[in-house]
Amino acid sequence: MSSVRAKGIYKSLPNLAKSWQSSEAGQAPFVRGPYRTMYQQKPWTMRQYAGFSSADATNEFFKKQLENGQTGLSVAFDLPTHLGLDSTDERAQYDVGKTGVAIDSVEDMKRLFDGIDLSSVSVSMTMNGAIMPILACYIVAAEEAGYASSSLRGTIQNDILKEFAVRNTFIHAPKPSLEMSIDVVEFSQKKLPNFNTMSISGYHFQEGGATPELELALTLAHAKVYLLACQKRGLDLNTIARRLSFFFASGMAFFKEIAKLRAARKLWHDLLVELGVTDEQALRMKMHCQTSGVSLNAESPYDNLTRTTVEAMAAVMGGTQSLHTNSFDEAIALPSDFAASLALGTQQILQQETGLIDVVDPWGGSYMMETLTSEMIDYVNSTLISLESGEGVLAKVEQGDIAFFIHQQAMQQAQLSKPFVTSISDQQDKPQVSPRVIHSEKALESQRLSINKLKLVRNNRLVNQSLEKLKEKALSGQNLMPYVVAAIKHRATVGEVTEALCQIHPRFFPQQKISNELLDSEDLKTVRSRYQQFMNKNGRALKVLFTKVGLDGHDRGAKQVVATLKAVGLDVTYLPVLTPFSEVQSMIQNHHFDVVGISSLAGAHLDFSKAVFSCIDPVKTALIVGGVIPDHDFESLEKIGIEGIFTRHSEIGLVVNRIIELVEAK
Ligand code: SCA
Ligand code: 5AD
Repeated sequence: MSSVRAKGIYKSLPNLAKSWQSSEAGQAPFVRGPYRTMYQQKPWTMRQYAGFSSADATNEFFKKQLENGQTGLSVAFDLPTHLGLDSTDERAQYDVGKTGVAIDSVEDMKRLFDGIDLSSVSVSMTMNGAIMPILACYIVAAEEAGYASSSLRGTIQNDILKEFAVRNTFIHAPKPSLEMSIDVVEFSQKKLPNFNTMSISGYHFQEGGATPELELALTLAHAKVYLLACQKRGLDLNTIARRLSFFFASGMAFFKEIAKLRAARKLWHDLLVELGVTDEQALRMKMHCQTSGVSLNAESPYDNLTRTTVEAMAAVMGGTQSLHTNSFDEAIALPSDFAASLALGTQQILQQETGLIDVVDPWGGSYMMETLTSEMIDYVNSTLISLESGEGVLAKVEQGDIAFFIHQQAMQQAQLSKPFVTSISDQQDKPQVSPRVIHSEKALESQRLSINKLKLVRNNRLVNQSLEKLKEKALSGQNLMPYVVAAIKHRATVGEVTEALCQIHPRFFPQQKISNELLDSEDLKTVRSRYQQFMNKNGRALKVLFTKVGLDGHDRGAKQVVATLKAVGLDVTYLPVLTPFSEVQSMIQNHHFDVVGISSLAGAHLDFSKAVFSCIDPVKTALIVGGVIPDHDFESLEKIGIEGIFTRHSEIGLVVNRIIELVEAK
């Protein structure tokens, strides 16, 4: 990885003899851009990712953003929807509407797009787990609103492989999940000819801890698995690849990010040529980019506007087709209306005031950029060889090796990352930020009512028949999409369809691999010696239960804390992402723990703190919480009885210290 220089003095001329370095935009291998005219003909799509509690609230937000000049839509679903759980499901109770919109049935999908012209605006849906019922809801909702499916334009993420490494919104095991994703590709190619059937994603790898170059290598490794799976089905890649698109992060490594997008287009072109593809349209990589969430800071949030602008410029200079700019308050909560308007404004300023759209591949020919691009290509090619070695990429996905690799990267990043600039750190000068507050109880109540109503008015016999048929087909290995569409049309819920599929392909709980390396830092050495003293004095190890609660799949921080506690020597039990709450409860009731730690990045910290606190004996056990915790919740958490609150920016050494302090005090 170090081969791609972040710092470099480019004194000597790079070898510009490589043929691709003299190719033009719109010409194979498309390093300089997928189209000859690029933004001069069509500027990138301003596509802000959003979803807030209910379909109605999100619909209102979408309309407002479109009025304000946004040019594409992008739906963020809530966690229960991602995992195919109806809002009425007990497992979903604290997560409904928290990080996105709750969609339980076609009726919700209809309300989500009510009054929006689906033949003129393209719609992206970030869905991977409950891919089939959600896409079916979209198709049926659009058809019932009068749109021919051939007129629908958009993208469905449908990139399940990366979910096993980062994000964790998978449902079934990797192999059946992969087959379902290919079902979607095959079905959509005929039914939704203007839909991009996959948005193969690197974004989440970088958010999870990967460098930009590793993000690219992993994305292409997954892309190849999908291509080979399509080929195995007998699908023609010349047609299929036209509608495969990509999704990358744009972080703070400005030059590298531009080089990454340029390199990505060449690597995709070469991969397809290697697989025998000749169609020009298929060979040009198209991509969406999102500025980086982890690069944002909660202490001095207005500085994030600058970060996002720089990151957005990298994506644009790299030639993205579509862009989401993060809001400045996202390290605190979901974007407020005010912050969301500024985020869209950032794109509008870049598009309308700077002249950026007038120049195609502005960095082309720069020694620095061509060298970085070339080094990026070499790095990815050699990394692909090692990813594909042994049993191959899919086996690595199944065995959790890619997840482990990302976790190790995150541990290293934690040591390498530079401190944030906080230009306004003085409490007095700090401007007020009013983060969005989600009224999820209201969302939960209204979802309950509408599911109950749906179940009363639908023909239950037809629903059951269609679900039985789906199960039968799931056993036979046929493309399942037509049967899912039929069930959804009869008003089966997203949860019911998923449940039917789970009877054939059960829910998957991966093995967790946690690093046991102790990172070498002065802070940790001090903490370790403090812990040694504790052990010498008490003659026993400190017992900690650490758990992700609810459906939140973001476990970068949780794993980092667990790895560090273990390396320091504490006796740690980790209950990972997707552990049912009843298991957390029985673990607490049947074992003694000095400290229980919970991690939530999905807005459910208050609900889960109450729920876990009611299971512990506060005289013997301390409860601590970490994650994305807005300032205004600190008081409520303390009232519940939480004895340590840690945000994303807390030093791990501090967490360990606090744990020892708490135990000594008890
Ligand atoms: C564009 N066109 C041109 C042209 N520019 N033709 C000739 N010359 C030019 N210069 C044509 C294109 O070929 C295309 O036509 C049409 O114009 C539309 O433009 P486009 O460039 O394809 O743009 P768009 O429709 O916006 O599609 C972009 C893209 C798509 C292809 C990348 O997949 C997309 O919108 N993806 C968004 C994904 C997304 O939002 N994901 C959010 C993830 P044809 O269509 O006829 O070819 S959020 C997430 O996952 C993170 C958080 C989380 O939850 O963890
Ligand atoms: N609305 C808007 N943005 C969201 N993000 C996640 N969920 C939502 C949502 N419901 C964005 C944040 C986060 C990134 C992964 O996606 O920017 O950092």
